[in-house]
Amino acid sequence: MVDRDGPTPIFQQIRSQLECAIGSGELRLHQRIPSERELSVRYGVSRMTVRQALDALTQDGRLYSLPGKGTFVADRKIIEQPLRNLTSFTQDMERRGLRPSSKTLSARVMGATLEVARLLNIPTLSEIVQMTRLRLADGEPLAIEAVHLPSALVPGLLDHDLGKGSLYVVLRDTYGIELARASQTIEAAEPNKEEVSLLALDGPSPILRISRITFDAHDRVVEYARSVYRGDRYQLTVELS
Ligand code: 16G
Repeated sequence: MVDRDGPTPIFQQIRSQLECAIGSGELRLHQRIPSERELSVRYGVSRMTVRQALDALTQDGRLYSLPGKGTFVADRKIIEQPLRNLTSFTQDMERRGLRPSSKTLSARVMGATLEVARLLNIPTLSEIVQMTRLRLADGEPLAIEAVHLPSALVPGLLDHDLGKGSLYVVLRDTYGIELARASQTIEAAEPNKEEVSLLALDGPSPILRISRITFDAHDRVVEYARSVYRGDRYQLTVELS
């Protein structure tokens, strides 16, 4: 069952075998998988090795656990987003093995409105870059994101093809901006007509409106983002202690 002498770490072998069992339907959606103890006996490995495989599959969004109940096969339709680290859409999708893409809906340089200027901590009417993108995972629309950034920090930003790549990668690689933290608010809402159509929703299903203010390592506000996520695909989890 596992090859102890091969180059592939044992936990990776268990991870692939469980992935195959999920892919083939041998393990069904929301089915409880065998416990760590059972799996360690089955594969003849330590529980720690099994846990490593299960943790990796949970990170990938293939499994989820319910405290005191066990570990289950996740519905890949539901994107579970732990609110722990400051990550980008591209990173979040790639980590799950989904192919991120974007469609730019608007991109322009403009004067900051009173509200945006206040949030970005810059004078009213100073120049900002505003860009709205539809974000897709494996070709399916998942979110609409509108970002606002002070032009002074990102001169020439719109010369980059952000319809293809990652904004956060451009901020880091071109502008040397190290994002350090973000403050985020999340609210449930009803989509408007345009959002229903862009997100390809079947009728009026709820959405999540997320606002994020992102700071760099010098505590400058780099981004004010307003996003709309499909409520039927997105689940946000928070760890409390
Ligand atoms: C995330 C951020 C958004 C950021 C984007 C960059 C939320 C709610 N929003 O989607 O603020 O602009 O990532 O993504 O998480 P990118 O680097 O893939 O372009």
